[in-house]
Amino acid sequence: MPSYQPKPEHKFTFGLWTVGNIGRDPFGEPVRHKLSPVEIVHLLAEVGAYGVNLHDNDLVPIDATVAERDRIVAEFKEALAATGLVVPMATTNLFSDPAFKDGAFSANDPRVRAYALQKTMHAIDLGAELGARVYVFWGGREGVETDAAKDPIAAIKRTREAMNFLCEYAIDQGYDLKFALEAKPNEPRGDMYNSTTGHILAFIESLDHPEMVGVNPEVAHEHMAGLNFLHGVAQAWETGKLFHIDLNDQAFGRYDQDFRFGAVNLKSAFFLVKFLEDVGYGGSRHFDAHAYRTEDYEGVRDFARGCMRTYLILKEKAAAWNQDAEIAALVKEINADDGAMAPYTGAYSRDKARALKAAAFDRVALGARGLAYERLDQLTIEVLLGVR
Ligand code: GCO
Ligand code: MN
Ligand code: MN
Repeated sequence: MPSYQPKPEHKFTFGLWTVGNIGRDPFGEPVRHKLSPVEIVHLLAEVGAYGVNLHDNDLVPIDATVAERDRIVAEFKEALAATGLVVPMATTNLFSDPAFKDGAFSANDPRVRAYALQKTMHAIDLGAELGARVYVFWGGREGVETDAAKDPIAAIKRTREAMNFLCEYAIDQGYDLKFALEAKPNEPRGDMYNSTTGHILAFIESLDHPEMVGVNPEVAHEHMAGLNFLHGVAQAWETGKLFHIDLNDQAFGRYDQDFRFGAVNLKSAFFLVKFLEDVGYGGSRHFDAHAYRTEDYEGVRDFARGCMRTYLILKEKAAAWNQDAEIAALVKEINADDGAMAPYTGAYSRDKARALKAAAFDRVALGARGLAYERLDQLTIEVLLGVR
């Protein structure tokens, strides 16, 4: 039996806020005591994670003095050195403090926008100091409850101005840092701007430094919007923009659930893992999820181990799918190309267009052909159910 043991090369990471989640929700108080960042690093090392990600304030309280900050960061670095954990990604908390109740970069108040920039520059410095190479932007409060409150075009322009400012800042400091923007359709705001990965991919192209900005898609966020997560990830990958990924799970149509990876939609998790492994995605596999509120810290360990174990099992299933002779034959048949259409298709030419307009097609035969997708999908299910 394979051990499904996580290894550094799998690049499994967790945020301080994920395993450190104390189980507060809108209806109930915390169910777990708060662990210190150092304790979280040790917990993650124990379960076999490769790295730990953080918001500035997961580590350094928002009102810490410079001396307190330096002491906290030094202790954290000691824990990293003792465990071998790395910090591949850092981000800014621009949503918890009441100052950000109307957003950060898109807020109507110019002082809030400027404070958000200041806070992010300090947080970028912290991330760079800890060795992060990816800096995530999740616009937690960038949105509205009513469109009377904000001009959506102003929101886009303000966000662009902020991203351009911060790209220049990172370049000016000589940081080796890429930015990854994370979409979410709603929660905590009624509606959030840049609501899907697709919106963000289009937005990035309007920035001054599109080459240093990519995306951090999250399973739950696209599922909340009823979308096919894999398709968004594929679009990001195909344009060279998949800089980071947030793995978790979520039932469609529900509030933000942040379940253990693979806990709800095993089949979509399978196709996602298969995609990441087939294309050779080399970034972090970041589990942005948390344990059920019913759990104590033993349950939190079960949760974290479960995320990684399910990923590794699905990776093995993906290899089995790729190696299955019957599946391979069907895939070959589905994609068969006898070359007969080559003279008409591909790059445009006037001659090709003329020839194609005159070509004869047996439309009825095209429509009559069965495609065997039922068989292929059932074979996939049987791989997943462990009977192949
Ligand atoms: C959420 C988001 C966050 C972000 C995090 C990093 O739904 O709360 O997914 O967990 O990923 O703030 O930017
Ligand atoms: Mn989320
Ligand atoms: Mn996330």
